[in-house]
Amino acid sequence: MAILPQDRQRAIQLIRAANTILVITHQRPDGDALGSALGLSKVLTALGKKVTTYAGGHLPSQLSFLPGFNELPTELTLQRDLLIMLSESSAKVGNISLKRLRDQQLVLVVSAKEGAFSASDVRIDEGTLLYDLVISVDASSPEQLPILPTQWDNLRSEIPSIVIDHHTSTTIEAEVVLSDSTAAATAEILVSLTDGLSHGGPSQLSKDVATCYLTGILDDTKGFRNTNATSKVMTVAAQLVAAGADNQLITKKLFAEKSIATLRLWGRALAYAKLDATRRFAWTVLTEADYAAAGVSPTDGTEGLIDNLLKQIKEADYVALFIEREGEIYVSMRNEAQALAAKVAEAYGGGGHAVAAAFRVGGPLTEEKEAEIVSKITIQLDLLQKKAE
Ligand SMILES: [Mn+2]
Repeated sequence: MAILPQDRQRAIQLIRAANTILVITHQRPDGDALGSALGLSKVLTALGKKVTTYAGGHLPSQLSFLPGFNELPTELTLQRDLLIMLSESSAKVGNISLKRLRDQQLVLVVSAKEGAFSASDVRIDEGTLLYDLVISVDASSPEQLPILPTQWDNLRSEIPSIVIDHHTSTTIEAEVVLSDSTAAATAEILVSLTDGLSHGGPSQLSKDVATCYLTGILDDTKGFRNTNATSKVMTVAAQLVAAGADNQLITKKLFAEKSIATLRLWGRALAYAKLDATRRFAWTVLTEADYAAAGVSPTDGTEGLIDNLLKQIKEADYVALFIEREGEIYVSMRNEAQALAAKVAEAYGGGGHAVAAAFRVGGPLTEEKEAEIVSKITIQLDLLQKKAE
């Protein structure tokens, strides 16, 4: 579904009216998530807004070349102050002190200078939020956000909210949802939104912003190799290169620069790769032990493994990578033609695109567990192939 002009206009109005904006993206952000969040944040800052950008605690060092990456906070404060208001109509405040009664019990002692205070002089309130607009980019479900789903709901009940995304099934609710599944990347949607925000002033598509957005497009199209590399997104990319985006730098950082530890980890994955030749399905696994042996942090090291290497397997049309991480198994799937990846992911509570999707199941990643996940995938594969006949 394409974005309605009135929704886009409404988003621009909300942004223009805001002063202090929180921009968030999904946890374990990829190039589109961080490129979109950082690029949009730069645009908003240039428009005079106070902006906080947050993507959770785990940031991939591979993306540290992005302008603004090093200023990203690793924690976010959403709490507000508690306000205790005391009327001085019946007495004047002399002294204020704190007493600890017992564990987790504090008493605020207010002594009166003239007269006496009564309980009716006290009013308690919650301070206002730090933000007056929240924007989520490139996240499709509340569970992917770097804040709790309840925190998202609380935020959007109090301040205007905007969701900008390009996944097929965006389930995050907001005052304005700009969701376009024909866009190759969230960054592609943001280029036209940035044009709209620049209207009546200078273009906000600076060199840094263009580099952020082109990173999103190149990462989500895998350097224009995926089926989502439409002429539309290539035209947008040309606009970004014209604005000064550094195509060579981004391509090198995204696709052609790996530490030797990461390559050793990939070597383990390749050595273990298995093939179901009849179904043209290949998969491999990486356990926590593999990460430890290669000396790679479990939150890092697999960016590009499935797209740059596993998808090259000539004998397979469908590939999957199972990663054991913090007691869970993350299953990433890719395919070129039929929408297997999205189908399988949906069947197991995950999400994504027709050709690239993911879901997770409980660990640990034993051989039995691996066989169980493979059979889950082949069931969906057989269903799809039967439908195609
Ligand atoms: Mn994306």
